[in-house]
Amino acid sequence: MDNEQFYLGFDFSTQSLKVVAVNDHFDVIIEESIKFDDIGKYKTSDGCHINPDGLTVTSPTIMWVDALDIVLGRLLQKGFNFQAVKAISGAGQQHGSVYWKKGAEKVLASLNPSSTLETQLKHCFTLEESPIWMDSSTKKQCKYLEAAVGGSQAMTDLTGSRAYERFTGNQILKVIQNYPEIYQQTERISLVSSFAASLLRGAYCQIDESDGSGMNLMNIKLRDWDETLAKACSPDLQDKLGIPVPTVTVQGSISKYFVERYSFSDTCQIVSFTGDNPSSLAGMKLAKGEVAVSLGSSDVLFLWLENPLAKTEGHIFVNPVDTKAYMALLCFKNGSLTRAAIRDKYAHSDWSHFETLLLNQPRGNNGKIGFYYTIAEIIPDGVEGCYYFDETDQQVEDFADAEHIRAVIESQFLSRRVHAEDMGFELGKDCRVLATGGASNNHAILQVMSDIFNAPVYTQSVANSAALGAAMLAMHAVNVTTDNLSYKERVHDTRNFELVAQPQPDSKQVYDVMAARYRKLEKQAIELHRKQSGQ
Ligand code: ADP
Ligand code: XUL
Repeated sequence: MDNEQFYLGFDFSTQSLKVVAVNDHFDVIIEESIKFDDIGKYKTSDGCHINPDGLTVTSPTIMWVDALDIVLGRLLQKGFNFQAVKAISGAGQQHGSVYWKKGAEKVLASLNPSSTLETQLKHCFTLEESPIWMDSSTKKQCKYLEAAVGGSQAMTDLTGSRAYERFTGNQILKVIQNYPEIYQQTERISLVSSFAASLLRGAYCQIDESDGSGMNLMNIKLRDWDETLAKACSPDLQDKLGIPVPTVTVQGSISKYFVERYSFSDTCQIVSFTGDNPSSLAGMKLAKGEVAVSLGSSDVLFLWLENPLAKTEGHIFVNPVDTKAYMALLCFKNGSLTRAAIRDKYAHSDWSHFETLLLNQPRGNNGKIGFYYTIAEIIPDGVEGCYYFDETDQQVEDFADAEHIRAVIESQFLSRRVHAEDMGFELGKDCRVLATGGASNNHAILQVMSDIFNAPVYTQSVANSAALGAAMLAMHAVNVTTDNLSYKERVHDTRNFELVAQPQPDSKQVYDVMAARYRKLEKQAIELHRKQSGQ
């Protein structure tokens, strides 16, 4: 077809670079990827280098540059029609940072299409190894920046998260403190997302507000750098960061390098790249009132929020598809691995027996509530161990097998509910839950989730939601100025949500009471853990 138009979405994730192309109907036309470890020469393991200290984790910046030519080369070999690409966006692992050497933008703007990006850009970075999200070496900087704004809660109120070691501001401060000459030679600092966009643009692209929310540097209400935090790092940091822009922003046309080397059209537009989590929210087509619950090894909640309440245990980002709204990210370590451990102990290591026990036990578990932190939890921070309470809130030694099964699932989803509510999520008639990940195959678990949230639960098969979300954001950004459609209006009809569970009529009555008890007993579980561990 002559007038076919495509949109490309990249995902610069921790272990690989993926790309998908969609057409105007969001059908996936082609996909390609490269695993970083397979590029051999960078000697990465799962895409990164872990320092012997175990805390410092980095990836070679030039490896990401190399990977871009490799995946585009693969698309070329497959005969992909680059001419038809109208716009490109992308996702990047959040928090990672790239340090461009003075003069690098000139090199970016004048790349020779007959040579590779890697050859031409390898001397353009002052730090050859980019700190990434797995790094936890900046405790000192976290303390310093929190103190600069008045403590943990003040940092959370301002930036949406307390100071986290992986968050970019703390990483940048470490570079400033440990390698002042490197900082001095740096003309621009990008996130992985804005760095990747800059490669395609042939000029520095601005950081988008959603990924910028993962830096501990941005005031998420004003959607701009916070003077105090930026200055606490360095008086000239803001000059090196540029200006944050909404995610749905066209940053400019594609660089000549890609036009000449791959036959992209010179009118192809580069749209802001964003973080992988915000991009996934767009890829899952999440809307107001909805929560996505990913039931993988850990459980991760993405909440669409209108009026967020900043809590030190979660993250609030500016929403990528609606700058007046927010998204929250809540990560619970005790997810599927814990469910599987309890299954092994009390349900003969068998999911179908687990489902039978779960469904046969009454809603509300006759008042029994258990806490199952088989590994140290993130929310609540650091709590570990198993604690059981009867219907009168008295601690007990043990439960019957079926009570354990019901208790582990009820307490996990009561926890997801109360912590979501604590961040400002409102359960109500518009509330919908979208379940993804391994345990979303388990209908009995989804029924309990539906009852506890008192909301319908849906599933949807979306592979590569971050890359797909990026392609959809690219399409949205280049069309919104002419057709004025909101993101929701643009994508809503293409949602293939499948209704898999509806709340039982008595669920509100049962679980409102239980949620109130859960809040109280969770405090007791934390206290019991504190006493046991001698803290
Ligand atoms: P990740 O992406 O974190 O590796 P997945 O989303 O692939 O995780 O989910 C894997 C998890 O799904 C496993 O830990 C497993 O316990 C869980 N799982 C798989 N099938 C079921 C099931 N039928 N019921 C409950 N949990 C399941
Ligand atoms: C989010 C986080 C990770 C990275 C890598 O805060 O650190 O999810 O985005 O995927």
